[in-house]
Amino acid sequence: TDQVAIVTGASRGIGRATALLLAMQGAKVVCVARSADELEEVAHKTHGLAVPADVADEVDAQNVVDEALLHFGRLDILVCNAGVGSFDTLENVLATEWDRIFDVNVKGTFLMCKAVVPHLKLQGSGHIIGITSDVARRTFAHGSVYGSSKYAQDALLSALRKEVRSFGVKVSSIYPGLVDTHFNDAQPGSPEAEKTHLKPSDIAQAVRYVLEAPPHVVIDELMIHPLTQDY
Ligand code: NJP
Repeated sequence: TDQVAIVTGASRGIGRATALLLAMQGAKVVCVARSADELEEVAHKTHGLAVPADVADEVDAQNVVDEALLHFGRLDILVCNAGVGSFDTLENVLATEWDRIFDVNVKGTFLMCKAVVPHLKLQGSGHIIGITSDVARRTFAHGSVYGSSKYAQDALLSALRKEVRSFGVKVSSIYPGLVDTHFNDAQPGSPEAEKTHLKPSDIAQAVRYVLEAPPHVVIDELMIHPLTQDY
């Protein structure tokens, strides 16, 4: 395809794998994250565009969309993947940590959608894909803050789906279980994680699948787990 895709959190993990796969499929990819050096490497590999940005910053988010349109002249896909998390008992979580998690996961998704939606509605086509989490649908101890951010991100995307469908714009949510990435300061690539976690490329393939639905089909939700994950 000659489609143009913005992928947030493209410097590593799921976003990086998604940027690489979409580029391999022929999309022009706009790679977004804060780490400029890592982003440059991904942009180079995808023959795409690196736009360093903090998705939680309104000016940055709008700039990503402006740069995409300036550089490629069109915009078709937004993958809202950038996200952060940390885990502790509720009383141990600092209020600043609450702000950090909600800023990236919820406000970041809101701002990126807010910046692309007017363009997609006008165009009469487009696809927004949110990488949320299976914890947008279940709760667990030490996950009160991260989990509530994912419930909020999911609700935002679900409401947006109902706002934009009549304009020909699709919104899909993908809910991964455990994925072997740098998430929460993890070190990916251990032999143990090989058995217990999905690979970032598994989620990239889910994004591809969702995008390949025929024009009259929208995949609203896609839950995906490693076979070994029993919760
Ligand atoms: O994590 P990681 P994942 N502005 O840490 C970027 C969800 N998920 O790939 O800014 C812009 O390897 C960051 O780049 P940088 C999870 O909630 C995961 O696993 O340079 N970008 C990096 O590229 C998240 O929504 C698991 O630090 C920002 C990327 O985000 C998504 O999957 C399970 C940013 C994070 O890469 C991708 O996370 C699950 C900002 N303010 C859901 N802050 C799992 N791994 O098990 C961060 O259910 N980024």
